[in-house]
Amino acid sequence: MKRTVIGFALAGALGIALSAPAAAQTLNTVKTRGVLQCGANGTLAGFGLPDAQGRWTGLDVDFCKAIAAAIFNDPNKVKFVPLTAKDRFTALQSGEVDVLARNTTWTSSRDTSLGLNFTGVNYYDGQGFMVRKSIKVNSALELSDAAVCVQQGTTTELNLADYFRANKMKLKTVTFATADEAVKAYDAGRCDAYTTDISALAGERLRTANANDHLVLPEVISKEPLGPVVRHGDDQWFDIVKWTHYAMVTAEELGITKANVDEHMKSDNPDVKRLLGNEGEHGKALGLTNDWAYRIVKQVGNYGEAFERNVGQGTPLKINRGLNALWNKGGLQFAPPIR
Ligand SMILES: N[C@@H](CCC(=O)N[C@@H](CS)C(=O)NCC(=O)O)C(=O)O
Repeated sequence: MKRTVIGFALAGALGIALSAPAAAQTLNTVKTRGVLQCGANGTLAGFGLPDAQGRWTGLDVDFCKAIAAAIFNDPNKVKFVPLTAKDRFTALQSGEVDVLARNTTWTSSRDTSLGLNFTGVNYYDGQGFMVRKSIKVNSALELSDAAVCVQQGTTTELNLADYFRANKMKLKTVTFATADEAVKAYDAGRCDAYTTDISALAGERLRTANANDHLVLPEVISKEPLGPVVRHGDDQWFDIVKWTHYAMVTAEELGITKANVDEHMKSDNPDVKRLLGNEGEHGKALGLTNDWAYRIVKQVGNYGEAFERNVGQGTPLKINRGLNALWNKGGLQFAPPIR
């Protein structure tokens, strides 16, 4: 295993695509093992974070629970593997995890030369900056000559350099291997600003000694479509992971929730019947049971419920739906039809 990991790390560094061991067997492997191995963020409130009892929560965590619900009829059959930004792709390439759901931005190079496939977007985000109010800066364009704390192995690092170059500003980058170290260094005054995905700034501001001393600047400097990732070469698994998200979005669109899904089992609406497995063979076509989406909604909830529970107005992060509202409510979340 160790040799494989090193092989993939080397191949990754050289930009060579390798197909993973037993590539077309992921569903069988997961079923035989009896547990889904999900590459997660272990330190990011709202997306992936275990509590003191080892109970994981987050939007990405709920996404993996939904896959487990669809396969096992049990959302708890997931082992969460915490991964740093730098190690996440190697862990997926080597087969250490079956799926990566860790606030990961879909880019063309990650989707092609790493031997991986993004399955969709479960959170539309963008990059922003946090500064101390005391430095009296109101725009990112006033950050020339600033020292900026950032994490290695992220799109954040690349966008930061692009933004400063494009605006002819001088940059002092201070890089760290983990978000924990980067936020601590920023909070200790080693940097004037901290930059990352705006969804993460909401949680990381709360990790500073005094959250009210900090401000998130208005600029959104990039597009960060965050989504789950699988290995190239297993189309069935790609479909399962992709349609897990779409099932959650479709349930929200049809008004089907964790609480009312049993009522909807009696519905005559053909869209509802197809989603919940009462018409057609849509689950079997994925290699699952026809009630796969019923299980997801019953055990985890629809997309809007997962959003509100983990990052929404009722949580410390207080994030609005914004771009993540459904397409018919002014947002970008849109699921292709189940038929
Ligand atoms: N979406 C960006 C950034 C993802 C990322 O790793 N962000 C950091 C900063 S919030 C993080 O989650 N760190 C958590 C950790 O290292 O434990 C990407 O895919 O490169």
